[in-house]
Amino acid sequence: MNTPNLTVFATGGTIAGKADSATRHDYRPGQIGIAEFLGLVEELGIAANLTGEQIANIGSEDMGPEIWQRLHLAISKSIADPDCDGVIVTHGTDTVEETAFLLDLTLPTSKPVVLVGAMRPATAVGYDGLRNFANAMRVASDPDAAGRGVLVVMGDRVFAARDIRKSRTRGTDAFQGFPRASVGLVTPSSLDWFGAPWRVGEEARFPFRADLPDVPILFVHAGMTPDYVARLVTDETCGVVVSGLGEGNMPDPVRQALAAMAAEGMPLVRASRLDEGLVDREPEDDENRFVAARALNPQKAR
Ligand code: DAS
Repeated sequence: MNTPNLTVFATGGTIAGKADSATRHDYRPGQIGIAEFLGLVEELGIAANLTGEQIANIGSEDMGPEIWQRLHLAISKSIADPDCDGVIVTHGTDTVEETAFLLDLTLPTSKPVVLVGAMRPATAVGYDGLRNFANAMRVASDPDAAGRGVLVVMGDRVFAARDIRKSRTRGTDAFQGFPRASVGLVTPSSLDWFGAPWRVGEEARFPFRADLPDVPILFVHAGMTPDYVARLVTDETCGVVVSGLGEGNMPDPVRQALAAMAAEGMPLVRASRLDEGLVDREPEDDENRFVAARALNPQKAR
């Protein structure tokens, strides 16, 4: 195999984070620039030509449409470049599932696109960023990674963007997949895929739009009244995702308030607040004009 040419887009997060101590919990994400990071990677001696670009250097709680647009444009250019074999995006772990899924919906699948993060900052004892990045290089260099949609590599596992969710606040094993678990296992020197790629040669399914509509998520809880709906929805609201109880349920007065909005043409999606919530379409959804999110969690359904 020829030495792969990989393009790295850095956005910040804990993988680029630093602290004043190797053992204390507090640190600042997005401190290491792409040049310094690629210098650390170079010391690993992995055969690959890496080109880097800094898209942002933030904690991913500040990720949003403006950076997504820059990132989408930059990745699209790389995919179109015949000399580029694969793309890696470094990203904070808090919203990596949202960025990955947005890219999955709006990029073609002709080349590997892999997002990667870390749970411990670069100065911490047991920094997982370099290990995860070396794994991401292994995935992005593999022609078989193309056609699987956008992928996320964390903790020696490869997840499809559609499935992955952050499920723990701490520890290097902080991600899970639903409804599929990881689609591959990876180390810096090995890669095993489970199952066939599912989007071979596909174009992007939706055009990327920078003016993303205003779609709030309503987190349902016991004792909720329709007032919560009224407080959440403004003139700008284009749709609502319900993070519902169990299989996307909500108190009846809340359902009635939302059904009245749906009757006026507002898209209303029923998802679940549970970690592994499959929300099936029910006969009442026809009556209420609700959409069932199926296996998408509320933040992806949004
Ligand atoms: N600092 C948080 C973020 O940027 C957490 C992380 O990266 O792991 O999402």
